[in-house]
Amino acid sequence: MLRQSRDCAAEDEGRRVTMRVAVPLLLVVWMQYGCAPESATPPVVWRDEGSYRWRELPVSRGDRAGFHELSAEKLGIPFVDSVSEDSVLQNRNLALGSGVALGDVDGDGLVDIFLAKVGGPSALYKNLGNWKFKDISREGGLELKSRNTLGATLVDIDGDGDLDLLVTSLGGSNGLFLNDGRGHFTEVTDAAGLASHRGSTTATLADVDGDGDLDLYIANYKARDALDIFPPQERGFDQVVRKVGDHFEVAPRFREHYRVQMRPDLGAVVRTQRAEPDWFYLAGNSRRFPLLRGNSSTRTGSPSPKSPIVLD
Ligand SMILES: [Ca+2]
Ligand SMILES: [Ca+2]
Ligand SMILES: [Ca+2]
Repeated sequence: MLRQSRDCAAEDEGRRVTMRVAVPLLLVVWMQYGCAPESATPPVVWRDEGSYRWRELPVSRGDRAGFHELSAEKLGIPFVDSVSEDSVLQNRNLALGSGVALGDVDGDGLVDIFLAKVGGPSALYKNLGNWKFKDISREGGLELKSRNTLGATLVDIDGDGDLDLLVTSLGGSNGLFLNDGRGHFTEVTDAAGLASHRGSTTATLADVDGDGDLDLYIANYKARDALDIFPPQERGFDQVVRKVGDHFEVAPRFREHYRVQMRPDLGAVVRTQRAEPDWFYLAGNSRRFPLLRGNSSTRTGSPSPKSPIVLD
């Protein structure tokens, strides 16, 4: 449901590369009741408000923060997001790290877990209760073996009451998967017009313009860093930046990757790497997600994927 956001500002040389990335699984106290209601004390009391429900969140009154780490082995979640050193030497952005999404994908009232992975299969874990989980990636249709998956968002995109999955990927493609309500997902990426080749890190949805439709924002970093594209002998400062009259500009070959700034406060000309532009999809006058219009058996009309608004 949520994953940590990333700083998508591009950085210049010298950025540290992490060779191995592990996704720390920190389960929070509120899941204790959502995950294992049979062990909850006192009993959970939900207050029904019609279109939504809520309950009080029990907060520890002790002097400790209230969090404690659970063993991945006992949970039944052996998942590790690791990246080989050889892969990172070819593309350092593979070491950015991947995300997690939490949500009840099969409607049994227990929060399930989707873990994204770079260079290997992602994983969907069904919550069995009592802090036990089962890998249902294959039957759920969410192994995603061919993707370098970075971000994951569980959200009811088509408004049918179950959580669908939107993933972002380094170098493509982002993916959209519709849930049948029982935790089985079907990919509709191409039909939704979301196929991509950018370095997408994360996505979020909200009704930005208040018309009842979910709008979509996808944050892009870079599919490949300029430091991995150009060898050092080809990207010296004087090769990237040239003086034209009384100002400086980036040589055409590098303009997709670099920009130059005059910094009088530093008394210097500074070059920095560009990130790829983000994408913002604004929905139309429909309660359906516009990228999917016409692609479901419950809808009519021809597919009409919208082009994203590019934010540079
Ligand atoms: Ca569940
Ligand atoms: Ca749905
Ligand atoms: Ca909207």
